[in-house]
Amino acid sequence: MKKNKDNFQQTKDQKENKQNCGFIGLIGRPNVGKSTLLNQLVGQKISITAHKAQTTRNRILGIRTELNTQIVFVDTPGIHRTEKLLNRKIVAYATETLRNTDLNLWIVEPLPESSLHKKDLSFLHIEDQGILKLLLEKAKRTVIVLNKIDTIPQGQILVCIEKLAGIADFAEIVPISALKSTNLEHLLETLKKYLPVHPFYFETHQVTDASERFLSSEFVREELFLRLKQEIPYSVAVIVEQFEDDPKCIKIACTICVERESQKGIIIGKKGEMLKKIGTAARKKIERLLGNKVHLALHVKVLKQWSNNAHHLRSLGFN
Ligand SMILES: Nc1nc2c(ncn2[C@@H]2O[C@H](COP(=O)(O)OP(=O)(O)OP(=O)(O)O)[C@@H](O)[C@H]2O)c(=O)[nH]1
Ligand SMILES: [Mg+2]
Repeated sequence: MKKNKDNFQQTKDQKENKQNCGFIGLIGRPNVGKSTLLNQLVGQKISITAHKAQTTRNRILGIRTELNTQIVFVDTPGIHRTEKLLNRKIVAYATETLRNTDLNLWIVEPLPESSLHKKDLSFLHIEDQGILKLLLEKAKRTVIVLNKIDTIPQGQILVCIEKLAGIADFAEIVPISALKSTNLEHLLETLKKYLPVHPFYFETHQVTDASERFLSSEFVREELFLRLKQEIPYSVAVIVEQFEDDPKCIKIACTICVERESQKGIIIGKKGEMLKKIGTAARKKIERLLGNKVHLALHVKVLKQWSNNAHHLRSLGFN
């Protein structure tokens, strides 16, 4: 009954042009906390996170609906300089996003103390200098979000804000901690001011446009990212081969693609122990996501140099 009432109110607001809805891009260098922030803003884990750079490889939508406001957040891969084909493709997802959104959040980390005295833009990380240029040239409007303020003293937060305010005429600067959920309500209130009047793009209950299939493959990749060292996380891709939606137990089978035979051995581990650990941890996360019992089968195969091969990248969905 309540749902019908809500739907009736939604339709009425829509007819009276009272709905605000827009796309907001989460833009920044790798590892600054974009995906952590997305998950906090939609109240659910839909984008994987890790302490390693270049975790996110796709554009991932997170939708937050409150009364007559719907914000569609777009998580993006970290923008960085790179020669590798996979990385060039994922950086392009981010740069395309920032051109097409109603507003962008430029997520930055606290400036290191050693750079605070620098007068020109060199106090910014070199990759942030590139992002600044892109935002000034291509983006409609930008709000700077200073993340990870839990890692620095109060006084340093103010100095960082002062430095960032001097860069350009951006709409606002909002200090937050995505991890500790600090100041997120204030951030949301700030963002609502910049949303256009527009009917909702998505159903009110929807939190993402990503399929359960895609999210399952991402949760497997997250475990690979968290547990493997050096270059291996960057050499894996996960494909879902089977997804059988049986209410008693959902059967999922994934192939983990690696670039070299030696990597396959490391992922499988002694007597298959590593792969077993990865599978158990990923299965638990997928069960939480789907609210159902899951059977997860993992298989590892070598797809030589896939991350630098246009044909393999296309077959893995990187267009
Ligand atoms: N201390 C602290 N750590 C944070 C905060 N937000 C994110 N992190 C940590 O920073 C690391 C990177 O977070 P992600 O959300 O994966 O970063 P990202 O910007 O999405 O990274 P890419 O996808 O690689 O571009 C993780 O270890 C997070 O736990 C924060 O507010 N404070
Ligand atoms: Mg990310």
